[in-house]
Amino acid sequence: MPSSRPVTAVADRGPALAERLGALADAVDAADGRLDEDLVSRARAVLVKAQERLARGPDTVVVALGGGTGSGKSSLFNAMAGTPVSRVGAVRPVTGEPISFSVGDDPDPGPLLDWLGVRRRHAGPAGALEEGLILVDLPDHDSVELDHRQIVDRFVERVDVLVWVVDPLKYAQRALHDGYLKLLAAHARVVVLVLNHADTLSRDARAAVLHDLRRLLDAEGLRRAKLLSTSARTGEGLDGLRSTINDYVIERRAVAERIAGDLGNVSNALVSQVGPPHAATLDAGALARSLVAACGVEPLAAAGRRTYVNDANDATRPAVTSAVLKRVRSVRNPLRRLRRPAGTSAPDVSSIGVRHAVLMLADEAATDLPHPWPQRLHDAAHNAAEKLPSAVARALDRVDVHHVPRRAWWRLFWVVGSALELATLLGVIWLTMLAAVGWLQLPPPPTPEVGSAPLPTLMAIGGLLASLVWGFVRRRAVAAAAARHHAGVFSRLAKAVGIVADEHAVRPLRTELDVHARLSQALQRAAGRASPRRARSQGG
Ligand SMILES: Nc1nc2c(ncn2[C@@H]2O[C@H](COP(=O)(O)OP(=O)(O)OP(=O)(O)O)[C@@H](O)[C@H]2O)c(=O)[nH]1
Ligand SMILES: [Mg+2]
Repeated sequence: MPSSRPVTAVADRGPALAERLGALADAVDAADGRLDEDLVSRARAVLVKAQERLARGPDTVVVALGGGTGSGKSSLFNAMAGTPVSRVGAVRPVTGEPISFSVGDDPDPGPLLDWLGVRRRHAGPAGALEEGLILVDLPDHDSVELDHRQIVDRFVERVDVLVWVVDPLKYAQRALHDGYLKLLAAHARVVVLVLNHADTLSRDARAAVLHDLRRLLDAEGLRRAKLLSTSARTGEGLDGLRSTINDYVIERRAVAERIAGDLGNVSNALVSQVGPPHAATLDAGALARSLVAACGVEPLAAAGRRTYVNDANDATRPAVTSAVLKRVRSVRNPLRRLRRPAGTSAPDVSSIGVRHAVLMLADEAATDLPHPWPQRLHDAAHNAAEKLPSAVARALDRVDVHHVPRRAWWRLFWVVGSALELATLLGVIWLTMLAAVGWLQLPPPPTPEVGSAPLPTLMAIGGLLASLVWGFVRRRAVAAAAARHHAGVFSRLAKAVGIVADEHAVRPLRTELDVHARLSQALQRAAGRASPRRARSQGG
C-alpha cells in the first residue's frame, strides 16, 4: 500500500533527499526553544508534508493546472486527458473545485487524492500521457470566490508540479506574480508557465509577450521554470505541453524536487539564524587565570607561606634561641600560641571580578555568532556568574592552606644548630670558671689546647661564629622551602578554582556552543550545502 511507505521510500532514487530530511529533523530537535518559533514550526510543517507526500506514492507525479479565470486551464486539461472531463464555459468562473485525471492503472491513488482534497476523480488508460501521472484542474486563483483561492493555495503547497496557465491579457498580473510565482523561486524546476490563447496573437505579438514573460520570470528567480505557448482552440503547442508533463513523470524526480525546494527554503531561513559552522573555542585557561586573580588566591597562598615559615622556624631553630624566644614572645603576646595568622583563611572573592571574567569568556565565544546566540551565551554566563562566587569560596575553603607536613631536614638543622649553641655555651662557662680561678689567685688548672688555641676559647668563639653561619644557612633554606610551599598551595587553590569554573561556567557555555555546532552542521546538510557523508562523520 502506498500509504504505509515510510519517508525513506524516496531513498531508492534520492539518498540525498532522505539524508537532508533527516538532517532537518535533527536540526528541528536541537532548535526547539532556541530559534524563532514560527520558523521552527515551518520546518516541522515541511517535514510533515514531505512525510505525508512520500508516504502517498512517491512514484506518482501530481501536476496541477493553475491560473486566472478563463485562461483555459480546463480546456488544456481536457485536451491532455483526451476527453472532456472538466466543464469549459463562457460564464466565469467555471471550475469550482479540483478535478483529477489519473493515468494508468495504479490500483489506488486514493490516499494521495484524499490528502490533496480532490473529490471529483477520473481515470484513463495510459495513452499519450505517461502512467503514474495525476493531472489536476484547479479553480482560478484570482476568483471572486474566496474558497477558490484557498483551494489553490493548498494545492500550491502540496502538488509536485505546477503548470500556470496565463492568457495574453493577464500574464503580468500582480496577483499571480506577487501572490505565487515569486514565492516559488526555490521550486523553479517544477514550475511551468503556459501562455495559452496563442491563436489570438500575431506571430510578432506572441514573441514579444513570451519575451516579456521570460524577462519577468528571470527577474523573479524563476530562470529554471519552463515557458511554453499553446492554443487549446487550434491544438498548437499541445504536444509540447504533453511531452513536458510526461518528462516529469518519466523522470519521476518531480516529487523529490518539490520536497527539496521546500527543504532548501526553510533550511536557508534557519541557517540565517544559526550561521555557518563556527569553530568557537572557550578559553577555559584564561577564565581560570582571571578567576584566580578575582578570588584572592594569592593572599591565601601567602598565608600558607607564612604558616610554613612559622612552623619551619619553630622546628629548626636551635634549642637555646628557641627557648629564649618563646619566653620573650609569650610575655609580649600571649595569643601567639594559637599560631594561625588571623584573618587570612577566609577567601576574599570579588563577585564583580568573577562576573567580568565569565562574561568576557561568553563574549569571546559569541564573536561571529548571529542573533540569538550571543544573547543565549550571555544568559548562560549571567547564570554562572550568580552561582560562581559562593561555589569558588566553598572550594577554596576546602583547601587547607595552613597544613604543613613536617620535613626530615628540619631535624638536622635543629640538631646541628643546638650542638653549636651548646658548644658555645660550654666554652663561655669554661672561660668564666677559668677567669674566676685567676681572680682567686689559685693555680690555673691544665687547659687542653687544639693546635695552639685553648679549647674553651675555641668553643666559645668558634661556636658563636659557626652558629651565626648555620643560622644564616637555616633561614635561607627555610625561605627557599617556603617559596616552594607557596607555589604548591597556589597551584592547589588554582586547581580548585578551575574545577568549579569548569562545572559552573565552562560546561553550560560549552553545551550551548555544542548545540549551535550540531544545529549548524545539521542545517548545512539539510540545505544541501555539505556532503551528507562527510557532514555525518564530522557530526558524529
Ligand atoms: N481563442 C481561444 N480560446 C480559448 C483557448 N483556451 C480556452 N479558450 C476559451 O476560453 C474560455 C475559458 O476556458 P476555460 O478552459 O473554461 O478556462 P478556465 O481557465 O478553466 O476558467 P475557470 O475554470 O473559470 O478558471 C472558454 O470559452 C474556452 O473555449 C485558446 O487557446 N484560444
Ligand atoms: Mg476551468
